[in-house]
Amino acid sequence: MQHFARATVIGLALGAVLALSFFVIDITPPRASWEALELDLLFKTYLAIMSIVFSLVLVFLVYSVLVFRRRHAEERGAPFRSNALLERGWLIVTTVLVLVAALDAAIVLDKVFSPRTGYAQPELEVKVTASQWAWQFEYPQYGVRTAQPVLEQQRPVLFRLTSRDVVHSLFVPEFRMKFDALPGMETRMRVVPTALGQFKAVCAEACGLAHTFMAAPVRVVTPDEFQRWLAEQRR
Ligand SMILES: [Cu+2]
Repeated sequence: MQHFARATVIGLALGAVLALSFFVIDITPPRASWEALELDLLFKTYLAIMSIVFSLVLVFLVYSVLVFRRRHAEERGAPFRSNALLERGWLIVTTVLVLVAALDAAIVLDKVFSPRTGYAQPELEVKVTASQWAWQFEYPQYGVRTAQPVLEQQRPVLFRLTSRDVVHSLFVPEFRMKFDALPGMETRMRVVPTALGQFKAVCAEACGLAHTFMAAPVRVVTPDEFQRWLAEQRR
């Protein structure tokens, strides 16, 4: 029991350090949307849970190898006995962890796919048509069509995706959101851009020969700049 307690304490301590480090050191790329915050937090929560399980398993393994090793050739180890309490306990703990992770993911998914509320401006609708191998963006509210979309900072965007041929997938890494564009139907993806700058929308579904080059520059600008851009596009 003393060994068990010792290994558990070391395992939990190592797990806690590892888990905390994922919150202190940012291992994900820059964030440029509200969704990125939510999804990165979910990702870090998963890493934290995995850190604790990983550390416990690793410490028990290394501890057993070191402490219970055979010290001389004639030594026979103690007989191996099962421990029902330990087995049931581990089963319950890991089941609870998996359920917590699943519930957390369900809550975050519901949040990022629901219409955004509490923003001054209505959703900016962007119809996205994918084809081999280009993206086409249309703004039905403004009668604008472009291959180089511009978005407004802090204004929720509703991407309405479809495809002319095969399955594509719209992905802006800094937004963390990715969704398939499918022929014959419309899928929806919501994003609230929070950071100004130029990003790259790529295709995240192998869609043929030039898949790698299927990208479009996405610019996030201030509301004033957005109005200017709209006026320019309409001319
Ligand atoms: Cu594609």
